[in-house]
Amino acid sequence: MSDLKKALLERILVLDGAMGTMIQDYQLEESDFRGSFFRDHPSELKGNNDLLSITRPDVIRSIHEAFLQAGADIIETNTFSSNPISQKDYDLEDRVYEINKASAQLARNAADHYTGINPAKPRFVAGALGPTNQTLSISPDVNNPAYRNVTFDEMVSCYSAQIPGLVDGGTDVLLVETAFDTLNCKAALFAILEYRRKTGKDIPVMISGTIVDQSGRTLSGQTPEAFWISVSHMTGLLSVGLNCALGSQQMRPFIQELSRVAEVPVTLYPNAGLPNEFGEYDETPSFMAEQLDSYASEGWVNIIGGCCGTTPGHIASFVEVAARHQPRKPPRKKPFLRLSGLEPLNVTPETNFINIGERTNMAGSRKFARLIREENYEEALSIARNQIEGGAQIIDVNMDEGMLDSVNAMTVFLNMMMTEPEIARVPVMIDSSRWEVIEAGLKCVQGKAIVNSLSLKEGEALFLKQAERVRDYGAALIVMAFDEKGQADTFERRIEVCARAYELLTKKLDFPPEEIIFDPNILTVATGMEEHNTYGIDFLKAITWIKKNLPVAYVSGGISNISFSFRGNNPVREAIHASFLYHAVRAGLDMGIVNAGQLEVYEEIPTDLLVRVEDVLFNRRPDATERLITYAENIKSGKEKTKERESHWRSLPVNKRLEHALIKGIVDYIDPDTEEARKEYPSALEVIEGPLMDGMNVVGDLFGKGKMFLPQVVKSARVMKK
Ligand code: THG
Repeated sequence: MSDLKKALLERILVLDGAMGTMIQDYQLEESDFRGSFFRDHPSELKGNNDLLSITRPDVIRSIHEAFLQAGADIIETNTFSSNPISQKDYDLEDRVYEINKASAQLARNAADHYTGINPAKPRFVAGALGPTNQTLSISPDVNNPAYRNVTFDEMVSCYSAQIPGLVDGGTDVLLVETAFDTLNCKAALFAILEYRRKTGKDIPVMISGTIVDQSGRTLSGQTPEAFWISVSHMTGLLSVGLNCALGSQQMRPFIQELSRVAEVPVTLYPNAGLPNEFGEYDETPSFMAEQLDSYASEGWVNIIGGCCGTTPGHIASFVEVAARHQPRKPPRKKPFLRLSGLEPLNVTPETNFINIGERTNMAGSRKFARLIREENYEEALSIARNQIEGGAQIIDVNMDEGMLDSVNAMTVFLNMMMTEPEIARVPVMIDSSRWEVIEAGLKCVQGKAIVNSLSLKEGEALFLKQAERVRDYGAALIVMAFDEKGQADTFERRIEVCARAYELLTKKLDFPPEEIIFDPNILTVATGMEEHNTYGIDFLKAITWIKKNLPVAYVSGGISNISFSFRGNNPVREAIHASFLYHAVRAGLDMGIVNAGQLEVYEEIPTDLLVRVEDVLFNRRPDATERLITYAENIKSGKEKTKERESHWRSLPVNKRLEHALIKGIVDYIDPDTEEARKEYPSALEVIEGPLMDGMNVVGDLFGKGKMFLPQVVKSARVMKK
């Protein structure tokens, strides 16, 4: 274990204060910034603070020493803007390595000097990587939400240029800080992972995000928990935390939230308040120390320090705070799949079945396919929105189509989705059979996404290589039951392939099992081919086997596949989906790709249809398919059937009508029906407490028994609200 890691277990550590505001006090001139090294440089250099590590090392060294003298355990290198993107403003993008190395050496020497004075208090150097002045998740052009002025790959190479200098100069840890856009931050982490693999140097990492205002979100819109989930894939992670933007007091709820969820040590280094009208920072050392003291006594922090406007005086007060309290003990959380969009989605036993919206799929919706072909992305987005309104908790996006530039379509559509808060709220499932398309998608999402999917189709080597990449991007993974021999279509083959993939991922890659989702192939039944008769039942058996034998992993499936042989007959398809889903969830299915908002309620399937459907799903009789087909042919067209059922339920007594409306989520008659009920009952309150609550109780009951799912309950709630 490194000395820094050891120190983190023992006590609260103190990070230094602001570099920028300290430099300002020196009132340096252009000639200071140029020094002798850059005397003839063509561009103006004043303001390029990081350059002072080369041209005025005495200034930077004395600032480091002031913070070390104040008692800081960790000092940050003067490299906040030492990346090619920021240095380009000064035409110094090709001097990035030198600048970083010089800064790291300066800090290293200063820290070592103080460690020499008192070896009982070792001092450490954190190599600072700032966010750059670009953002990957936000469009700079209001008229073109898909536009970005920088790509993920450019951001990765930007950070890749900065890392070697910091490590070669002797930093103990890299600090990816002031992350206002999590996708920028993930690009930095990606670069670090690549650097480690290339050099064999296992440099650890600290991450610090920035909440920009009282909304409690990063600039790119994530909550602290969603931010943590997005970066939690990082290996060798020493800490996660928050810095900058807000004053120490305003940080309270956000550091509390982060502290509740983060499984690694937590850092906090706020500004000395928000800048006043003169651009100065007003929070005094004692005021800030009081806030930090309170957080430390709540057990929320492991490292405290200061950002903009904090001085050695502030740091000296923080050192006293740190000495008074025990460090936070990071919680050991249960291994559950944790995803994020702008908000977290923790998949725990309490979340029940997770609905994944299927309709943003070129092959899954004629309408979506047409809109994408016509490049009407704006309207295509409304399909995603409808799925979410219908209860989808994740959105599956699939752009696979022969004639389409799928890499581009995936990029444009996801970039647009990311700028719509109502859609970006939920995690994304990136669905493609082509790796380039998946990778293009991964480069667009700041949240923790799911890759759909990889398989052993082309052998172990490629599977593992791509799965490792998936980890680098911080996504969870669907593994389809497919191998070199083909698609697994029996119970035995399904479990054989899933077990092999599990073994490979967990043993060879250390892939966390809670981030593996198996899809043991939902294949179409009732096709008339005898060998397809066991598809339903074998899938159900496979779910149960996987849940029992491949611990912690999840199971998913594309529900609508099962009924392809009844295309065009929605009443029958919906009955098949409802029944299959009901049994699959009971067998242990955790999530499924469904037409959210269009799920039939199990209890509402007419008995004669249900019997025929389940005969097929469970392969209960040799003529099961024939009988279902006959039923389907005789069933009136979808519209007529609904009309008939509609007229039937409209003739029920009013309390039954209300119950039906609630279960089915029909708002159309709710006004006249409640009005009628109000006349029958002594008061409006009794209508609510009587028939309406009775209806909701039936909904609650069916939900509890797994016979209704979230999208349906959402619709019921909407009726109730109305
Ligand atoms: N496993 C995984 N991913 C998947 C699937 C799977 N992704 C794609 C697919 N299967 C799941 N998604 C859909 C989406 C839509 C339909 C079926 C599966 C569907 N659509 C109607 C149809 O084709 O008849 C479209 C009707 C319309 O155009 O409106 O049935 O199994 N991991």
